Amino acid sequence: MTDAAVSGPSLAVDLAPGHPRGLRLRAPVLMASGTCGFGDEYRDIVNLAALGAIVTKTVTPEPREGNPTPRTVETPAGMLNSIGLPNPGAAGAVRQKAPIWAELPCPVIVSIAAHDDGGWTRLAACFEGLPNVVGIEANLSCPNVSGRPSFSTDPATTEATVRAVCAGVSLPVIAKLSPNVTDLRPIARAAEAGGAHALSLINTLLGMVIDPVTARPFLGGGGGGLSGPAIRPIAVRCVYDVARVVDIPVIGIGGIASTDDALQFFHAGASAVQVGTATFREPRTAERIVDGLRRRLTARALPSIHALTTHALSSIRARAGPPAARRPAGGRRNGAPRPCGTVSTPRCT
Ligand code: RRO
Repeated sequence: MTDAAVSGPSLAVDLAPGHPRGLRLRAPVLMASGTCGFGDEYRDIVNLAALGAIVTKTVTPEPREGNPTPRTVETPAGMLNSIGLPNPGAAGAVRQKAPIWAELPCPVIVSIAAHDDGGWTRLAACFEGLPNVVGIEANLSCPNVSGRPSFSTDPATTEATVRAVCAGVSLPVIAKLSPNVTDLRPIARAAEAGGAHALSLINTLLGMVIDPVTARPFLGGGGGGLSGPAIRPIAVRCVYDVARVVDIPVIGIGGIASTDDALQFFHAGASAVQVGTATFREPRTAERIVDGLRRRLTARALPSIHALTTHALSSIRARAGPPAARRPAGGRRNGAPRPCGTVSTPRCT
């Protein structure tokens, strides 16, 4: 169903205005990576046609079993996970999952993570040209892989990694960043400089639950990543800080379970949101938020979500002062074309 087929305000967004083809979605609500599998588990219980897109579980170059169990534990107002990226690997994903993606009623954004620059380039190239795959989310921020620090905790690594992803694919590239840093702004600007067309903020926060009986970490992987309502104020703050200093769209993630939660992110400068942990409690949360947004826009006589987000973004940027004060010299101007890679021969089969 196209947006025009639905009466009322337009929810359409373009999450890659700097990309030659853009990343035009019918709604600004997506299902977050790791919470909807590869789309197959949810297509019969969620009206995916109402959503902007789904973001797949992160795919790595080779198959992974994931971390030892238990992999999740409830925490106050949230949950801690140490899933450890179980996935069929690039070739397995293309073979087993791409036929499913082609049939889904909403577009698919493939989340990827590799080990080094060459690996990121080759992995991204695997997902070029697949039917209904409209973008890549480079997961620079998985908290649960032992011995490998996140790729988004220093600006130089962030920029190089995003550049490597962009070199492998002509699709729009979204960089998903870690909140586990002192100041996210230089990292976000580095991702933008590397060619990211949009940013996803935030991945989970590092945490740990100790079992008082065994006196050992509860999760099989030791520590984990904290998500859910507990992290929402942190995520809103990250979006607010970053949206003022980059020119690319920011996608807000973190504890979104209601339309009001989503609106917080839009007023903080997000152009879209992803729903994650709330899906485990109520699989149709994202769909309900789409309906809720449409009702709110109608009640406020706003013609589109774009009208709301554009106004919010200019307000928060005005509070940050003139462009020269909010970003370093040499930053791109809004809407300037972003570099995209020449697609190399896929090496995943
Ligand atoms: O699989 C995981 O353990 C995991 C990933 Br890839 C991620 O990006 N964030 C998270 O909290 N867990």
